[in-house]
Amino acid sequence: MILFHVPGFRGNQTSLNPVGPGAEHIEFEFALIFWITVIVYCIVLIALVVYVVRRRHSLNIMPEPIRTTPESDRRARHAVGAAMVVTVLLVFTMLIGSFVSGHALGKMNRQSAYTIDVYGHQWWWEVHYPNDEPDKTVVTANEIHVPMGVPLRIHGTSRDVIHSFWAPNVQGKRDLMPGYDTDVMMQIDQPGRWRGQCAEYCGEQHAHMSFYMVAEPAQQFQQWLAQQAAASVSPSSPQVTRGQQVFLSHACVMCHTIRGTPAGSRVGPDLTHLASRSTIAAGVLPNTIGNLGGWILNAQSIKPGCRMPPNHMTGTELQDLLAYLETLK
Ligand code: HEC
Ligand SMILES: [Cu+2]
Repeated sequence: MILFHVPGFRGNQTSLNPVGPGAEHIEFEFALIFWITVIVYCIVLIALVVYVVRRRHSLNIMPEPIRTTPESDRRARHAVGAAMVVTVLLVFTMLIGSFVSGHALGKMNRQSAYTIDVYGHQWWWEVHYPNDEPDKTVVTANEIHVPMGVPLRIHGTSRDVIHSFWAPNVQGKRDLMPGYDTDVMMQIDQPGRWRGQCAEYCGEQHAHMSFYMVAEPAQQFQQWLAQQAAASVSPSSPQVTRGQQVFLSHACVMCHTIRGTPAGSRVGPDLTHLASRSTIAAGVLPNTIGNLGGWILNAQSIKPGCRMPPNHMTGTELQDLLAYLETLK
């Protein structure tokens, strides 16, 4: 729909700038209802103004009793009848529009679709790219790279409370419920970083539970996937080796995975390729060394209530740990 494609509606988190068939149908449906109601509203207002202007002389005096004739009765009946017919027709137009959109969305090809698993957590998104060879399964968080122009099947559920997966430029909302699996089809036809957000109140940090859908040309996506499937790089300098030791000897291992090391817990995000992400903590902070340091020492001061406790370590330990994490491309 071009009706809303005006500057100002070009954002990366708005359903008025659809970048795939899902959001396009939703925008069409929205535009249909919007313009029908705007036109009806204007007609009603104009009728009201015309009536008031015509009868303005009678406003100074006591209203006359309404006198009807069989002729005026008949005209009134016809007018009301016609308005009713038009109303029903308009409501049906909207209903049919909604059926057409729903049908088109349901028709997206599930068989040829690329499947990605999304798990909602308080307050971040765990993302899996399943592979027939289990050791090639990719696990990441909050930044969902996808191939452009390909039907995607997002298979979702929740690890705790109800969340809702919503990237407005791409597709409508889908609730993720604990103990219940759901599927939603989508496709992205424009390259870019399309921002999404949890759309179902899920606790203290609900507002800080965003994600990005990063749409890339197929080849670039495959490169990304291959790089993500690899185990973490082994330390190549004494400082980085010490940093890995800091990680493995602190509580981090109880909650995080770094593939290729003994750390294999799934309470928090997989950190195997942490340095390849551009944000941390579900979009709260850019992934810079300073932000990482602050986050590790006291995540609670950045995202109060989040499931990562403060960590105590010396300055040198932190420097070494950060040097290590920065190598996890
Ligand atoms: C009790 C579990 C727990 C421990 C211990 C823990 N973390 Fe976390 N960590 C989490 C959770 C949960 C998150 C996600 C928080 C959020 O975004 O709401 C997280 C997020 C992170 C992130 C951001 C990842 C991303 O992609 O957003 C980094 C980096 C991180 N932790 C590093 C560490 C390091 C280093 C240690 C040890 C010094 C550590 N964590 C200890 C649970 C833990
Ligand atoms: Cu939420």
